[in-house]
Amino acid sequence: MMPAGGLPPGQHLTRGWPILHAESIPPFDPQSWRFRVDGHVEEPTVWTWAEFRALPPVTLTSDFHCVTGWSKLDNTWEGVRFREVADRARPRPGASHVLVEAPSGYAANLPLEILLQDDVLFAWSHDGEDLPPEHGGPLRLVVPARYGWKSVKWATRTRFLDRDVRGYWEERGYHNEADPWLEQRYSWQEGR
Ligand SMILES: Nc1nc2c(c(=O)[nH]1)N[C@H]1C(S)=C(S)[C@@H](COP(=O)(O)O)O[C@H]1N2
Ligand SMILES: [Mo]
Repeated sequence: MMPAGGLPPGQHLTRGWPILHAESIPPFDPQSWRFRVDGHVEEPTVWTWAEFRALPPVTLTSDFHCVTGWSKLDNTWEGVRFREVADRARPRPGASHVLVEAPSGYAANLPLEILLQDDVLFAWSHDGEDLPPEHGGPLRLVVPARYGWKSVKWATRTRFLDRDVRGYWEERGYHNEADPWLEQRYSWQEGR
């Protein structure tokens, strides 16, 4: 179900664009940057920056909700749909979940079915500007239907899995599903 948009329960509008991350910003060198897709796929693939930028681009507008309470509405992202990446790596029949990872080891887990939705992309631009390093540039995942911690900044690896493996915050007390419309904030709420 696609929610109408606006503010999910317990969220408030933010001014500006907060910056939130657990690690330090990794350096970006367009020559040595690589984007790796592996795990439960037929075609494990490595893209250079130039190769990734040559994938078919899309521009999508969506809202962003951080579990700490702020929401930023109407973000226009440009990048490549997750589905384009998956189409090229070709998930094996048993692939059910994905871990998207940053160089630090920060990761978020998501069901493949969520990532294949129309609104999910790897973004290099926000509101018409190159994505700044502090917001995940050169490339971040954007998953509008989940709390912001699943939108991994500085994404460089996508691992397809045949089971669910919890990511960084999911292992530290946050909800595995993280749907803001259901207020799935903390792991103690799971199974309720
Ligand atoms: N690699 C990485 N990605 C991350 C995080 C992080 O700590 N490391 N924090 C997440 C959280 S909690 C949120 S709310 C958003 C914040 O994105 P922003 O800093 O661009 O607002 O990034 C998410 N992606
Ligand atoms: Mo967050």
